[in-house]
Formats: sequence, structure tokens, C-alpha cells
Amino acid sequence: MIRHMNIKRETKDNILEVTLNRPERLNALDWDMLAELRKLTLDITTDIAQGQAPRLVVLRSSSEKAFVAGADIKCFASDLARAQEFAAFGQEVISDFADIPVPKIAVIHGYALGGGLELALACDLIATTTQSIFGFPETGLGLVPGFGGTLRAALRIGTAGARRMIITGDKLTGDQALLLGLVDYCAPLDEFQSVLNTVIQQVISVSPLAVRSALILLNELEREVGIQALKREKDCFASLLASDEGKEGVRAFVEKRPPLFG
Ligand code: CO8
Repeated sequence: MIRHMNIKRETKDNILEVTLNRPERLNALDWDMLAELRKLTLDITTDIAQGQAPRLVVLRSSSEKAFVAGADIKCFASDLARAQEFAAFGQEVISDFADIPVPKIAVIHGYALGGGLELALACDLIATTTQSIFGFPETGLGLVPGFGGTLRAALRIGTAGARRMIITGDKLTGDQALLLGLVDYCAPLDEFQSVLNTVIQQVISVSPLAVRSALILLNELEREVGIQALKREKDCFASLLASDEGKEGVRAFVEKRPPLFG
């Protein structure tokens, strides 16, 4: 059953504000969060069909510390038998969210790690404060990104940047992420709201029909390019999860100790 507590929504002036609200877990994505994200996608799709689409979706967090700290490792560690299913569900939910032909802007303040960065990459625009932290910690857990991150990072920053981020697990600040092209806008906290307001005004000033058409074209292109890549990512994630290194990485996180790999 979905609790509908972890994702809040509010529409104002035709802008849908979506707030991720699981601060005690730094918005780590568990089954409920993903189910609520899927419901959000379905509802926006219905609104589009009924001619009531929002002009813009602003995706943010209620936590001052994190946008999203990743997939909920404890959730999949406690039920390894369903972990593959969880990964596949997450990849599908985030891909469907990415496909919504309404502009979506991710507002990052704090950590955007692993599945959290993958969710941000499913948005059309990413705005961040300079102090935020971006990274793919998965290889440190014996895993690879599993929610479409290998594809969307490579599409956004090129395979060289994606290799660097995924292989090293490097954590980048907002400034560094801007330099790499991982985010679109970056400003210090005290200037951030004004930068964000300017972007929002720009997006809602242009033709919604033209924007929707452009997003449909771009989304189709990414789906065509990505369909095999997403399938391979899912298979790769599943086999790593079943491997000794994957099990050790996940166990080490839960036991709050460094992992011991080969
Ligand atoms: N999963 C579960 N719980 C988490 C997560 C997470 N990803 N991130 C944070 N939490 C929990 C912490 O365990 C802690 O809980 P508790 O109080 O019960 O110990 C609480 O949130 C607060 O976090 P911290 O006390 O750790 O806060 P710190 O400020 O000390 O550290 C960090 C913040 C650096 C963000 C740290 O929490 C951290 O390293 N988190 C994990 C980051 C990570 O590795 N993310 C990637 C996860 S894997 C992933 O996303 C793969 C995507 C595909 C998955 C497919 C699934 C099958």
C-alpha cells in the first residue's frame, strides 16, 4: 500500500512544486518513494491528456542536507531476494518520469548521490547551490548505477565524464558539477533563489506547446538511443548484486564499515 507521505505536491500559478519529504533518511528512495513517484508521473500524464498540464515541475527536497542520498541501501539489503525487482522498478519509474513532456527542474541543495543523482538526471534542467555534493558512490558498494544513471550521465556529460564519476566515485561540488556540464545553473545559497526565479520565468514565458513538442522529440531520441543501454544496465546491476563484491559492499554500508573487495 502507498502511504502518500513522502512526496508532497502543491500547484501555484500553474507550476507544480514537488517536495521530497523523507528527511530522516536523506530522502533515500525506497519502495514507497518510488511508488509515489510513479503515481506523480501517472497524474501528470492524465493532466496532460485532459489539457491541464502544469507549465513546469519543480522537484526539490524538504531536507536542508540532501536532495536525495541514493537508493535506500537498507531497504534492498534487508530483502536481497527482491533487490533485483527493486532495481528494475526504480529504473522504470525514473525513466517514465524522465519521459514526461513537461519541463522538470531539479533543485539541488545538499547531497545528490547515486539514485538521487539519477533522479536529478531524469529532469530536463538541474539547478544547484555551490555547496551541494554530487557523486556516484555505487562502485564503492560493489555496484553500478541502476536507475538509468550510466545512460543519462553519459548523455549529459559524455562518456569521459561518466567514466570519471562512476569509476572513481569522486564527489563533486556544485561548482565542479557546473564545469563538467552535469548541472545547468549553480549559485551560492544567498543568490540561488534569484537565479532559480529567473530560470523559472524563462521557462514559463515560452510556448508550452512548443516546449512539449521539443521534449517529446528529445525524449524519443533518448529512448531510441538508450533502450538497450538501460536493459544492459539492469542486467549488470542484477549480476553485481548477486556477486560476492556486491554483497560485501551492501553489507559493509549497513554495518557502517569500509568494504573489503578482492
Ligand atoms: N540508503 C539508506 N539509508 C541512508 C542512505 C541511503 N542511500 N543515505 C543516508 N541514509 C541514512 C543513514 O544511514 C542515516 O540513518 P541512521 O541515522 O539510521 O544511521 C541517515 O540516513 C542520516 O545519514 P548519515 O547519518 O549517514 O548522514 P551523514 O551526514 O553522516 O552522511 C551521507 C551523509 C554522506 C550522504 C551518507 O549518509 C551516505 O554516504 N549515504 C549513502 C550514499 C550512497 O552510497 N548512495 C548510493 C546508494 S546506491 C544507489 O543509489 C544505487 C542506485 C540503484 C539502486 C538499485 C537498488 C537495488
